[in-house]
Amino acid sequence: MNLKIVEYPDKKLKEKSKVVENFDEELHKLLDAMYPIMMNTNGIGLAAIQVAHAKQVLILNIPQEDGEQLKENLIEIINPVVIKKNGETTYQEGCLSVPSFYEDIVRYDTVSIEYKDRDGISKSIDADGLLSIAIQHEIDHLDGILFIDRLTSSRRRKFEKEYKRMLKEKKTSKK
Ligand code: QAP
Ligand code: CO
Repeated sequence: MNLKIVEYPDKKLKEKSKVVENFDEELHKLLDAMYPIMMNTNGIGLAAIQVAHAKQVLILNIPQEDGEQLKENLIEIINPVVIKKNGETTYQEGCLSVPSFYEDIVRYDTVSIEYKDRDGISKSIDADGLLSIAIQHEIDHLDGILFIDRLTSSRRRKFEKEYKRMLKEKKTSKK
C-alpha cells in the first residue's frame, strides 16, 4: 500500500471517517502501512484520514521518557468512543498534516475510551498525560477536526498568514 500524508489545506482532512465493519486483511494492510509512515515522519500519532482513508482507524506510539519509540508501545485503535472525560490541560500540539506549526491547545486532562483492536476485540483505555492528549487529537481527525480548528480566531488568522508564507517558500525552494 503506497500512502502519502495529506496536508492542510487539503479538504480531505474535513471528511468524517466511517465506522469499520470488517476486521479483515484490508484493514490489517492499512494499519501495517500506517506504522512506517508515522515512524519515518517522526510522528507519535496518525489517523487514517491523514493518509486519505476515511475510516475510524488511528495509531499511537507514545515515546518513553528517554524519547525512544518502541514498537511494543504501538496502540491500534478502531471505532473509538469517549466514555469519560475530566479536567483540563494545555499542551503545545503539532500535526503531521500541518507541518512545522505548533500551538497550545486546551483539552481534557484524562479520557476513557472504548474501541476495537485489529481483530475486532473490544478494548478500553483510561488515559492521562500525553496519551490522553494524543487520543483526543486523533479522535478529532476522525470527526474532520484539526487542532488549528481549536485556536481562537486571532490565533487562527496568525496561523493562516504564517502557513501561507511557509507554503510559498516551500514552492520557490523546489526547482
Ligand atoms: C498528534 O502529532 C499529537 O509539524 C500527533 O514537522 C500532537 O505526531 C499528539 C510532527 C500533540 C499529542 C500531542 C509534526 C512531525 C508530528 C510536525 C504528531 C513535523 C513533524 C506530529
Ligand atoms: Co494530527
